[in-house]
Amino acid sequence: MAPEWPIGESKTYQQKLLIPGTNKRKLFGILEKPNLPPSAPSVTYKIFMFGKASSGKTWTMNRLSGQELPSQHIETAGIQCSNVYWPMKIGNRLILFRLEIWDAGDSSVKRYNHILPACREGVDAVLLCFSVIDRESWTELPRLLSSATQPADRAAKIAVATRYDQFSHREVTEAEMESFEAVHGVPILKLGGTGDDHSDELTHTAPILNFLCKRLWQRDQELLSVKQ
Ligand SMILES: Nc1nc2c(ncn2[C@@H]2O[C@H](COP(=O)(O)OP(=O)(O)OP(=O)(O)O)[C@@H](O)[C@H]2O)c(=O)[nH]1
Ligand SMILES: [Mg+2]
Repeated sequence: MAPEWPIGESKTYQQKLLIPGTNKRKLFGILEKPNLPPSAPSVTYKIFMFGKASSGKTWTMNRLSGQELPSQHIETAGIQCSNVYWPMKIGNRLILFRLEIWDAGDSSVKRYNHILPACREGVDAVLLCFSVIDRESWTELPRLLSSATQPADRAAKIAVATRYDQFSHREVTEAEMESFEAVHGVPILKLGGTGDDHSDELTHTAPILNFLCKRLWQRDQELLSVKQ
């Protein structure tokens, strides 16, 4: 069992992710990063979004990076990457997480053999997306789980249920999701909403990013303890 880490919300530091005077997230260029105390170390992780076409991979990536959410399905051509910075206190220590998110369009993954190996190479976590209103995206999950990583990768695996707020159209039950979590040991993050409420974007997204970074940190500790 992984130890429980005391996680601080680091709200003051989260303000450094915004365009000054607004609630909008700033896009950091390749040579830029949020202005945190120099003593805060930064750690980089590669995250791969995997799932059926229209399951919400691009939607989720945009949600995590605070960018505009797609209102309709536009197939992602090839691989699209986005960097997300997230400051978090672990114990007494402030750490700047840099998540390099790789989003590959499903039709490109199926059409070109090089896409999946490129996404899997050196991956730290895989986010397996399914939509609760698309049964097929859910039934595909066990197959995706085995093809998302290779046994030696030891990547963290997290499933993401999108359109979770669309209760009346749901095609996946709570009991099925609970059973999946228990059988595969893979937690399911539940996302939804329209993203219309821009005033509070960071408050909505913070629990998801906290969960993800905490999971990555725990995985590092587990890997270190295996090596010792
Ligand atoms: N309201 C809402 N819409 C969502 C959610 N997840 C996905 N969508 C919508 O679903 C559609 C498809 O989502 P995308 O993120 O583009 O799908 P994708 O998985 O990237 O698809 P490919 O790039 O073709 O592989 C878009 O219209 C999104 O707006 C959600 O949680 N809530
Ligand atoms: Mg896409």
